[in-house]
Amino acid sequence: MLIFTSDIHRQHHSAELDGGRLIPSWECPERVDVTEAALSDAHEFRLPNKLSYSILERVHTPQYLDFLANAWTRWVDSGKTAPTAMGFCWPARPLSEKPPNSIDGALGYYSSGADCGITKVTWRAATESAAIAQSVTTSVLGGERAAFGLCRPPGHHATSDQFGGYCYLNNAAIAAQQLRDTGTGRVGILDIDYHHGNGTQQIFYARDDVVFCSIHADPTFEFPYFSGHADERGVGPGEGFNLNYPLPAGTGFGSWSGALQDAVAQLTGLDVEVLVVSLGVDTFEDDPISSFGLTTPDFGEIGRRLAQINLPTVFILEGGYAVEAMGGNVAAVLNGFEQGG
Ligand code: Q9C
Ligand code: ZN
Repeated sequence: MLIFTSDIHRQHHSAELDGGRLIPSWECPERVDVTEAALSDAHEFRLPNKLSYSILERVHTPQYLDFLANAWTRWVDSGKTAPTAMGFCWPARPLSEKPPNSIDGALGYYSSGADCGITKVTWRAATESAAIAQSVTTSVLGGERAAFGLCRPPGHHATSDQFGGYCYLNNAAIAAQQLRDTGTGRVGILDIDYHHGNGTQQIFYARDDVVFCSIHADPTFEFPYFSGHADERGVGPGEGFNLNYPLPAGTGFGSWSGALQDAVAQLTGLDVEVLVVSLGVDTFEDDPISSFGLTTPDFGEIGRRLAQINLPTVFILEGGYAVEAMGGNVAAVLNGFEQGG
């Protein structure tokens, strides 16, 4: 399979508030190293093409993009010396919808929490990650049966105007929008990261041309806490085109794969022409921040089942924090996919 990757991400390593302490983010550069190593034998690597910026504006607001591009400079100019720009005050139940002028206020306005921040190189890394998503999509549009983007930072928690959950630009949404803009009919996004893809859901919530389908830990106990319930089914013309499968802590492959089977049947019934897979491997049994019980052979089976859907497929990397094992888990999905169909 074609794998798109780049070294630009390497300097991006944010901080996160974890159990009351600011720690180096679990979302670390080594994740890409181990995944490249695990894929190197059986796959072909490419660098992304230059990002065409206009696609970002189809998914994110101009104000948000302007904020992300300039946040680091504003942080430094405001006299701060910490290596990660983070907010500390959020419009959780907004009294005002007005974006504040100060960098501290803007960081709160344009983010969803203290689980990641903006470093000197975040904008550069996030736009390169989006360029990878764009190149993967272009190659599938050009006739590849499937291709995989080693996108880092990940994307599925980024909404149209908020970063969070280690995500800044929504790579899967960018891929889906690019497909729509170049003549593909209905696009299906299947999000199998352990966490609900709240950003992707928000971006397509009122639309019927992109189906969003997510299998994830129930938000009653897990991040992102405020979306991902089964009764969130879309709104207006989008009603019925947003499908959530929240699952309990400790879910193993038996019930997880039952949800996958149902999700695939629903997607197929909605006449999807191309599939975008938000591929997180944080459902792995040894993932340090997650609670599901999937094994490496289970990821092979997932790959085979995805191939059986029999659609052109754009794979976008999301989460996975058991660093040593994640390469093998991603490889298992892609190898299973190639065996399966
Ligand atoms: N501070 C993705 O998998 N919560 N993001 C961490 C410990 C944030 C996960 C809890 C999890 C974000 C792409
Ligand atoms: Zn995740």
